Amino acid sequence: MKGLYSALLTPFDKNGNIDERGLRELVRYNIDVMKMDGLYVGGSTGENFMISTDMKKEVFRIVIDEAKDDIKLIAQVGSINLYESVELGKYVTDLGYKCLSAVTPFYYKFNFAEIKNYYETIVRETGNKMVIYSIPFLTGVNMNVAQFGELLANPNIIGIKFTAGDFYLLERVRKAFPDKLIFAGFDEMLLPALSLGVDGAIGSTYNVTGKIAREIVDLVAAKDLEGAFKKQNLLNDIIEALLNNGLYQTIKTMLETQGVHAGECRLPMLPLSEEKKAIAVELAKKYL
Ligand code: NAY
Repeated sequence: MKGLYSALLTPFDKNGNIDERGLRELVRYNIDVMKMDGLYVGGSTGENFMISTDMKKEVFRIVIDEAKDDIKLIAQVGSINLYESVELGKYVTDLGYKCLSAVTPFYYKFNFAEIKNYYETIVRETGNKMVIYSIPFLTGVNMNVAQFGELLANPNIIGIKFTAGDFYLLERVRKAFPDKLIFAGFDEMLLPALSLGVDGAIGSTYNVTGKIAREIVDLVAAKDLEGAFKKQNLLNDIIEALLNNGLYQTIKTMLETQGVHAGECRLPMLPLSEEKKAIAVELAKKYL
């Protein structure tokens, strides 16, 4: 499951319904144009935590139907409703997804025994593999090396999506679990994460910056750190502009200029103002 993955956006229409045509086009764009190795489906970028269980299933069904075997797929089924996670985990496993991921349960301050039971329940009930989705800045859940180790002791828990800037922890985790998969989750820190030996990266911006990310991966593999640093500078110019303008909405507008019907974000996320839309179009002209 190693490689470069786009965290897939979900195209919605103005009423917040999934735009199937747009979703299919986006899957193809990531495969054919961005040349990604994989798609991370149902993550934060997919606005997953703002949609119903049925809509999550619809996204998973459409994506695998479109992607077939053309690209690796990871299905993010995590939820603070463990029963929903298990239901979704079984659903996507039946659809043919070979790997699950689940965000650490958030909002209530679950203790580690509860978090461990959450992961073990999902892998036991689904029989599928699991990548832990750790994103402390959004969940407030911080795990240490020993806690990651307790989870990774389960052979079906095969890795971590590490979306954090704590590179000391990343280095410690890499050293402690050389045989597990570690994915970098912050696109703006791809190069330093690669230098610490991650197995791949999963990011929202790769829907539009995938080619630059690939160059960074290749330059690091060729040990051209200076070249990789220049490309990371370029990537971060784009990421900074995206973050300043409204991340997911701006990526969607950029994709629209490429003929991908990436649509709108779902409320409570608000549409871009006309001024911000114009900025997004300019970014697309400059970088796509
Ligand atoms: C997800 O589940 O979609 C992700 O976590 C992908 C990782 C992204 N995190 C979020 C919260 O969007 O790609 C990153 C991030 O957008 C990027 O690094 C810009 O900060």
